[in-house]
Amino acid sequence: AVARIQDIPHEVEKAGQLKKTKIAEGGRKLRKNWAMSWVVLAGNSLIFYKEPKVQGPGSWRPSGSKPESSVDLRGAVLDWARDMSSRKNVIHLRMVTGNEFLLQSDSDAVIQDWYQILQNVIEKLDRE
Ligand code: I3P
Repeated sequence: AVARIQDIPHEVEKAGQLKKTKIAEGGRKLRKNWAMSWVVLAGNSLIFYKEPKVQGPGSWRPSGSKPESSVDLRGAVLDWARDMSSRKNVIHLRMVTGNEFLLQSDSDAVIQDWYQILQNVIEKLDRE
């Protein structure tokens, strides 16, 4: 059998800096608190760090610090947060747990890349 990328622990598909805020916890609305986050997509998980990790071409190595949090993308709903922020380029992610996040970049290219890869991962998980 061929190992799928989501079966390999810590296989990093994408990593980078995004502005992040949690806007709901278990369906309960939270006050926004935008902060820069180092975001790592690995398998089914989106992992948030406060500090950037060491990144090389196509690779990523943990520098020892623990993640701030992580979410399971299985069953997540992705869309553009058109009316949820005054900022441009904002992704809205709703997890099955009822936790919701906004992710933002000033770069159109950066946010389009993230949107596409998150959409691909979520669709792939939906088909399993
Ligand atoms: C919020 C803060 C956020 C803003 C939010 C404000 O005020 O300015 O940056 O979200 O707008 O309520 P405070 O610091 O007093 O909590 P955006 O930057 O995403 O627009 P909102 O209430 O319309 O969500």
